[in-house]
Amino acid sequence: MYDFWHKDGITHLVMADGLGHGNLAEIAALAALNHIRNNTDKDFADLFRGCDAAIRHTRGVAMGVARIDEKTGLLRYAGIGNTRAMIFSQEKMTRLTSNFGIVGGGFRKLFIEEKQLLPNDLVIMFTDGLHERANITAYDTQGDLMTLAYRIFQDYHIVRDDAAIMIYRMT
Ligand SMILES: [Mn+2]
Repeated sequence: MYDFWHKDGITHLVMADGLGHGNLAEIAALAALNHIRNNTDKDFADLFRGCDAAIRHTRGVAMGVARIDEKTGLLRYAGIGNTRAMIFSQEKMTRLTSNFGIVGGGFRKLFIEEKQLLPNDLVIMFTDGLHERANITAYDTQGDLMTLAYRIFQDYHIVRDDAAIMIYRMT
């Protein structure tokens, strides 16, 4: 499950995958997205610790959050568990780091990454319902993003899992 918000020159991209499948997984993911939406003013440590505490009553989620300053192109990213995120810049893919743990079930280390985005760079986030080895360099990355997301989804989704993918293009 994903969501995104543009507010005061800052874009947030959030990918949250509830543990397991079905209704209880959905409840966990919704709770996580809801917490992030209401706390976008917090720094990443508080954002993740706060979310971990707020959704303790759920199964928990794997989650990645990207915060992009639309003016400067500065991106901050942190992830816990096996959601994936990468930047596609000038024909090169850079994977962003996710730490071990479960948001809502505890985690130790939160590594916050900073990257400088350039115009036309892509930020691609997806759940473990897509193969980690997804190779973005093989696609037309300059065209329509819905088409790109759909192609990646078709080529790499794991048949027995649900999956979500979100792509953001820096302007
Ligand atoms: Mn999953």
